[in-house]
Amino acid sequence: MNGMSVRTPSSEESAETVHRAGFACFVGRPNAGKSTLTNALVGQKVAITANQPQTTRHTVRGIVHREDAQLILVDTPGLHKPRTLLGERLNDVVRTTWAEVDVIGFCLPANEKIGPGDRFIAKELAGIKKTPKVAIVTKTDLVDSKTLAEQLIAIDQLGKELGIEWAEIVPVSAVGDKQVNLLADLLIPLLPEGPALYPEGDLTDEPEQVMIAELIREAALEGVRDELPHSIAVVVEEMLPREDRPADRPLLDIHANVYIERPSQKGIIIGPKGKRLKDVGIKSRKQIEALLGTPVFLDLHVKVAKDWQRDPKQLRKLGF
Ligand SMILES: Nc1nc2c(ncn2[C@@H]2O[C@H](COP(=O)(O)OP(=O)(O)OP(=O)(O)O)[C@@H](O)[C@H]2O)c(=O)[nH]1
Ligand SMILES: [Mg+2]
Repeated sequence: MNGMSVRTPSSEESAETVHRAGFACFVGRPNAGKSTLTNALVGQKVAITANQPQTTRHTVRGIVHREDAQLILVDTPGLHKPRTLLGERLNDVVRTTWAEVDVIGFCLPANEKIGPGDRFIAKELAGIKKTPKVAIVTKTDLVDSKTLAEQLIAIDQLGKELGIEWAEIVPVSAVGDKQVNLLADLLIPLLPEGPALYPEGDLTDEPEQVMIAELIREAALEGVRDELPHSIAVVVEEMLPREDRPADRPLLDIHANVYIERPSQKGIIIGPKGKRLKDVGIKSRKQIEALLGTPVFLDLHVKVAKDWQRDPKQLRKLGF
């Protein structure tokens, strides 16, 4: 047992070990990789992701537990030029969030040159003086080292130009699991001292019903194009344990509505002979069963909520 020892800290030492807890939000253009990074840091899917802009439509909290810290990540919708009332609402959510958190993580994809959309966000961030800002270069697995170096320089320049002092500039790959833990190590010292804010083991505070609706929407987003991704909204209407089931073979009935904006979109979502909707059901049911740890019967209905992205009443009904 040579070399193995258990060290008990003296009382002086333990007084020095501070515990930190606080909030860091991820902001950036749509599709920058915020939600994927949130999931990678948490180690579990708490936010849905898709290769389409404006996937995230509400703030999602993901919790990273460490011995000496609790880092609460707040994933936000991508900030963009709004074209609908929904878009305006989403941008409002982002601005409220970054005003409240302890650290702001500004996500910029490594594989795209800094553009007007990034600049627009950076300018707004420059106005928030009191909050430390970390620039995060996402998707580094998609570029070579030269391109990455150029991006790091461009971000440094952007900071100088706009008067933002980056607390850190960190390149990460959530998909390639590169520097993800390092990012947490760098964010934690920027949090205030304080006790844990969530119970040990909690990875998110998303309500189950919302997570389920999101998993269905994620499956429905796959492969749809143009305006359709924006038109899809999902609401879980009912969740009920099936009656008359033996105790060792429970079944949960979940009824959910998939909303679209126009009758003409119905056919695409449902697919020929209902195949597409069926596939969405199969795919999301598997994930829902994994989440809940129980077999599920998923009943999906497609409904039209006319122009819901622009209609305040419909938006309210859909939870925005
Ligand atoms: N190769 C690679 N792809 C990534 C990485 N991170 C995210 N992506 C991809 O980029 C796309 C967008 O990722 P999201 O995490 O949904 O982006 P987001 O910033 O949350 O997007 P919005 O919610 O729409 O604002 C998805 O197809 C992801 O798989 C990464 O580290 N490497
Ligand atoms: Mg997202």
